[in-house]
Amino acid sequence: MKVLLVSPISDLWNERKHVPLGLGYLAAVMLQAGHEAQIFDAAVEPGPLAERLDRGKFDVVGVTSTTPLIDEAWRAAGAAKQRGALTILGGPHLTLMPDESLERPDVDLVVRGEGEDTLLEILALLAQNPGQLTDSGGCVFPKEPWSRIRGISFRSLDGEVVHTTNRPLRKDLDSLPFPAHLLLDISRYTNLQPLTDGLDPHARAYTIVTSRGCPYNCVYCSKAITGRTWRPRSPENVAAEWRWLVRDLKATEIGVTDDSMTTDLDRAKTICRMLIGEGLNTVPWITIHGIRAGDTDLELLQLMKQAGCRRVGFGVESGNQRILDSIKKKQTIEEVRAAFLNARQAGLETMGFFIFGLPGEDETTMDDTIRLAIELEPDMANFMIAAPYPGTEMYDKVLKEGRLFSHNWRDFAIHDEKARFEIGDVTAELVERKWHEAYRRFYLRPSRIWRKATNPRFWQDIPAVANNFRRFFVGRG
Ligand code: B12
Repeated sequence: MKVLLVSPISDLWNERKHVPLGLGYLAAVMLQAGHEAQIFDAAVEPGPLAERLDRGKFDVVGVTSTTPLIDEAWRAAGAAKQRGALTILGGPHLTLMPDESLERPDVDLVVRGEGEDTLLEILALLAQNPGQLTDSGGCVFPKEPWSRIRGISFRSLDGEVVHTTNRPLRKDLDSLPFPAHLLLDISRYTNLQPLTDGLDPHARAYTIVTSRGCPYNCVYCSKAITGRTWRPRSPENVAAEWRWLVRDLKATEIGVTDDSMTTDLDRAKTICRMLIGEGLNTVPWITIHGIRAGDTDLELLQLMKQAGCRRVGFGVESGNQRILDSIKKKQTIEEVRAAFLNARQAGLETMGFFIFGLPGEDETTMDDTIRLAIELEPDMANFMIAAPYPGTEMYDKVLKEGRLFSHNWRDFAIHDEKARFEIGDVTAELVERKWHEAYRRFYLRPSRIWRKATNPRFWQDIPAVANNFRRFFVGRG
């Protein structure tokens, strides 16, 4: 079958551009099974989706969506439907909320959870049993045999929404093909805000995921797809993909997008040793998200450095131990201090991720966070305002004990300066004020400006600094 996979975009999220790895994996298994697959990443495509749909005449269009982008995903499905394609939606938001999408005739099928095996089963069944179009334009499917596919939701012939049983997570990640990067034009991902802020803005920057999931249970983290599980790829399999990225695809920068790359310390060290042994350490890489301070030690960080890692990110979240405990981070401030010290000793740049406005916070706890950020002195600090995603403990708590300002999914994007809720002593005014204060106090310290200005890379960082302008100066406090 001829399938187009779409990653939508909105004005909410137009900063960093990353190759969509989930769609890359889905396309790879389809190609392997003999289907024709293409990817449309709206973040970097020169033309509109409608044009690609008109040109392509696709049998099936699959759209991915996170929570804030669901409106755009529905619009993409609408455009595909108008051109006669069967539409499938998947990704974190669909796994959490399949029903709202199936209320729309533009959406024919929803895939919950990991999609590789499910999508192949759908395509195989569609060839024999394509479903029926109703007057509203949506497709309905007979319960038999469609209920046999695990991890899908669909409208049955009698109009009822059927959720089939969940599909267990694939145990063996090594048997998956590598993401279908060849379907994407990597040059479109360069000259945008770089993958790895502060590194090379013109890099051929690829991403890799060496493990899926995370065994922890932080109350703010949306874990729709993997739940509280962690599945590693073998070091050999990771090194093979790395080799392909460096040697064949000519990557000049690599971002590791794992939730938790270092959960198994020995495995992480083995990966580094393999990268060093194979001479793959000439291409700089970073961890895009924050790894856990407690899941590192000096030896690992030194090996990462030798393996080409330029910068390591740590999910610090809060500078107050009571808040760290209440969000179930299972991390101590001492572990964080030690990790930053070790990283610096290993010669790695650091990035710290911090959250403002978590339940239980007050002005003092947010001051603690600002103080810790300044004390740790990461090369980059990313301050975020807590966003309560459906399916998380924090979302349930806010609904029960606090006040959520908007139930419109568009308003659930993070990374901008708006508080989403109030709970206890956490008022929106306070959180937004402390968030601006954090950016100002962290980035505009004379000692930091001086240290940065004397570093040759300072001038390269100017665009990132300009980007932060709004965060420094706009707003209260
Ligand atoms: C890397 C990453 C990013 C990158 C790149 C995203 C990209 N282009 O792929 C960047 C930094 C740009 C990013 C941005 C955002 N992200 Co992000 N990101 C991740 C992260 C860490 C890994 C994603 C990944 O590559 N996983 C590996 C692949 C293999 O899995 P996957 O993408 O989930 O895809 C599988 C399934 O979901 C399913 N599937 C997905 N789509 C489809 C479509 C079809 C048709 C089918 C059949 C199946 C299917 O099959 C895939 C293969 O098994 C996840 C955390 C996580 N572990 O999922 C957060 C995560 C997805 N991000 C999240 C959020 C909130 C965002 C932002 C909205 C943040 C913001 N600005 O507000 C933006 C929105 C970006 C967007 N385009 O939607 C949340 C989503 C929560 C939610 N309820 O929706 C997550 C889960 C983090 C979290 N725990 O809170 N993100």
